[in-house]
Amino acid sequence: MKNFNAQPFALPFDPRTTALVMIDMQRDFIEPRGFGEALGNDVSLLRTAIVPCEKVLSAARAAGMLVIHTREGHRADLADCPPAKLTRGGKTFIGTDGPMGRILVRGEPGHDIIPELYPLPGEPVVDKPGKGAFYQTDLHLILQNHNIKTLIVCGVTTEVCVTTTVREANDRGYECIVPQDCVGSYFPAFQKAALEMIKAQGAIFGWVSDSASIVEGLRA
Ligand code: C5J
Repeated sequence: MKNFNAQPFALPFDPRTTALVMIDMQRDFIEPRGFGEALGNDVSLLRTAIVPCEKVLSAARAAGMLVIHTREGHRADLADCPPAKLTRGGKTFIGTDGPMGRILVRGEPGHDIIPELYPLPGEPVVDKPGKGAFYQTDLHLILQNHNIKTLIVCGVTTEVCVTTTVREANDRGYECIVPQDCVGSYFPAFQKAALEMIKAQGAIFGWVSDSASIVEGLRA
């Protein structure tokens, strides 16, 4: 076993049973003129996570670990999008035309993963209709088939899709570690609180670390 330096205490892990899950690093959230910006957010706040994510991604690939990418989005006919999500806040964004194609619709340019973190052939890409990566997807099955016990969870946004996924994973028995510089939020206060909540009460949902510690742990 190896160890990741983390809070509230070091996390032992075996690289053979550890996977990297990269949550929703999609153009619609991270680049201007996508869903994030349509909702009135400053997308530049999320871009700080890109370089740390690149470091963790290349360390995970070098360690031969399973790397999984997720994308939030919907079918072209929006049949899998709950009406309440479609018109949240009284406005309609999902499925409407934007500069990067129809917002959060599978196959559109904005729905794709940013070039900096693009999946390699063979890395599973899980399309999810919800915020949690386990909801209505085959993620759990893929992880079980690879005998995965520990998840490094990176991506956006911290308090929405990242922590929803961490909570779902924790309930399914996975140990999750979140490198704090590899996640991003449009709201700095939410980012801070979300990370605090993960590691509170003796790692109630998981562990919090940083990209340097993850890279060091993988290389050790
Ligand atoms: C949001 C996500 N924030 N990937 N999605 O709507 O966190």
